[in-house]
Parts: sequence; C-alpha cells; structure tokens
Amino acid sequence: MAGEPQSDCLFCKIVGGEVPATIVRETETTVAFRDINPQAPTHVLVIPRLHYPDAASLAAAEPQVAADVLREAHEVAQLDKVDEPGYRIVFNTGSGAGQTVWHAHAHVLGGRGLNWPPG
Ligand code: DGP
Repeated sequence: MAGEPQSDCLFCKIVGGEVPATIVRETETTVAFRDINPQAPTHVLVIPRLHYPDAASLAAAEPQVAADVLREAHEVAQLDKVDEPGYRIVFNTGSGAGQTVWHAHAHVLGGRGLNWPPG
C-alpha cells in the first residue's frame, strides 16, 4: 500500500532501525541522518518515515509530510550552522538525475562553496 514500509528499501530499514545511521534529528514524520558518502562538510539526508519512491510522489500523496521534509532540511542547516551564508537542498528525481535510492529524500549540502549550475 502507498506509504507502507518496503522490506527491500534501505531507507525504510534506517527508519525502522534495522540499518544503522548517524541520526541528526527525528520528528514524528521525518528522519535526518548523515550521508554515508558526504559531498560536502554538511551532507544530511532528510527522509519521510512513509515510503514514497521520490519527492514528487510524496508531495502528491502527502503534501504536509513533504512540507515537513523541507522544514527539517532548514532545521538541519541551522543545527550544523550552514544556514549562513547558505546551503542547498537537492531532490535527485529519476535515474538520469542520479537518484539511486527509491525512497524520497532531500540532500542538505553546506559548509563549502556551492557552484551553480550543479554538475
Ligand atoms: P541519491 O543518489 O539522490 O538517490 O542519494 C542516495 C544517497 O544515499 C547517496 O548520497 C548515498 C546515500 N546512502 C546510500 N546508502 C546509504 C547508507 O547505507 N547509509 C547512509 N547514511 N547513506 C546512504
């Protein structure tokens, strides 16, 4: 069923505590943890506890939870003190954009210069 935990999903396993992660913050609807392969001094993933394969399907089905993910991204940036001068939120959506884990997640990147356009 939509939103239900998937037994073959890595991030559902992190939500369920079956796979360890360095947790930064948790709320009723979200979990934030450090990326295993950081691309910046701050590289945190913010995920919904509910399983949706990408940000678009999450936003369509659970707009409030999608908003929670965005709010948490900012909380994480503040916690890591990268909100000034600025940070980046990335939702890779689709394999062509580099998405490799099919559970919606926001990358929060900061603590170094961030070029535009991104690679
Ligand atoms: P994406 O490529 O946008 O789907 O991002 C997936 C991210 O997940 C990637 O930056 C690496 C991260 N990742 C993959 N496996 C693990 C894991 O087991 N633990 C943690 N903390 N991060 C992971």
